[in-house]
Amino acid sequence: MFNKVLIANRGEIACRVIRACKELGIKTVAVHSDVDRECLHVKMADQSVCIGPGPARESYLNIPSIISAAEITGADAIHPGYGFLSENTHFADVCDSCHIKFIGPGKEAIEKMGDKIMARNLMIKAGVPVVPGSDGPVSVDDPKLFKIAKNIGYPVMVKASAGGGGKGMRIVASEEVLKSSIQMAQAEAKAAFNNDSVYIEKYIEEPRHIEFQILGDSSGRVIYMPERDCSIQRRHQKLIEESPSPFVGPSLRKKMGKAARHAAEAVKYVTVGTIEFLVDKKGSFYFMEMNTRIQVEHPVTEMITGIDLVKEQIRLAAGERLGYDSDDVHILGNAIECRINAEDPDKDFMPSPGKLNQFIAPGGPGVRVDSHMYSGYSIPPLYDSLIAKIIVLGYNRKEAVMRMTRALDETVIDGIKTTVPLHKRILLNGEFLKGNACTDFLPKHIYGK
Ligand code: MV4
Repeated sequence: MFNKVLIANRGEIACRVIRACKELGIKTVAVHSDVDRECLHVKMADQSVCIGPGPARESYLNIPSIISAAEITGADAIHPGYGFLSENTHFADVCDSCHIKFIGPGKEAIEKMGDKIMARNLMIKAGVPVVPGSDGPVSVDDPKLFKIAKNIGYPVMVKASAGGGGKGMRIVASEEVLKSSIQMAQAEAKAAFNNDSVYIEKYIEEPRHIEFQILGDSSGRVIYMPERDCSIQRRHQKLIEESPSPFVGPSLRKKMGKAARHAAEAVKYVTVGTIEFLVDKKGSFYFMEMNTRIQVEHPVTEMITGIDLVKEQIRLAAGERLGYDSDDVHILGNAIECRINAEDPDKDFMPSPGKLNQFIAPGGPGVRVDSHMYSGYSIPPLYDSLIAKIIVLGYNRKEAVMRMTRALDETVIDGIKTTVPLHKRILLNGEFLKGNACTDFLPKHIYGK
């Protein structure tokens, strides 16, 4: 096991990782930018190092600075959290060269899954269903372009190979706009990822976003956990996640879970990762992408299984073996997570940084809060606006919804605008209560398209 872990992140996830390290008896090093001196993760860690100025480019993304901090403090591993350097193959490579363990999969798995065209082809080879689409990149000069799209059938979607999470994505209704859509997607992809490779897929209408947590060890064993339903999103940002999905029963769970296991085995995946699927109204499912990191929404899985995924991730990175199978993991109830952001939902989610005069976290039975907030803390405008995650566990979905409503009512955040009022509205919505929310829920039922 590691002796000392450096956490190359900030905010709630840095706090979450420090907690896991403490329970494993591992010493911790926090890193922080100039503006983050008063952050909770800095106070919680055994040691801290300033790694640069406020802008993330010069601090949380500054590889030489982070590696130096690890060497100076004698850390033998780095936990990247999510975002920042968590899916950066170059960073994973530099850690390797410096004999510092990157707590995540090998760089080959990150690389293969980061290239969406390569990932699609790997999944086809592994027998995992993918959305019908082009075999490789498409271009406007390809004489077969219209034929490829016609065979898939309109509407189609143009996606960036280096994309993920919705960037560089376009829906194409008909042949007339195919070429212009490809050109726009290419320009967007070039600007965002410096890679203009795009491919096309059949557009799945009103899909649900259902993902499986997988865990892999260095012996090649992979297990899956019950799914998370992340269908309630806004501009590709998840707002609410729950587990199990109200849409998935035991037989679909088993079928999708096995596919997720095969997907992870295809890249010899070690540590924790997530296989995302699109599921259509009939229950057909398609591999969408793999996230090769711990995710924001991991706590809903922890709540329903009783397993600490961050401790598992660290143990697996240290070479320990999995001690149980997918079938040994039981569903203890229903969990829901609400992401609380410092944004104004009435002003098109405009960021709302500033000083928190008062923060009172909810509590009581079945309530968990993952946050780096405290009364008097100033939220800087430079980083992601996620300030807290409220997670509840109930014995069934109804209890979980009532419990979340109660927890949101208890929450006091004074000084800034947050998404708390929006969450209250969503929880009261009839379609949400019935478990019917698909990916167009927000525009359709909350913002009345
Ligand atoms: C799709 C799709 C429909 N058909 N792909 C959005 C995020 C990115 N990971 C992929 N996304 C989608 N891909 C095909 N072939 C619809 C979406 C999509 C979506 C997916 C999950 C949750 C919310 C969404 C909102 C809009 C579009």
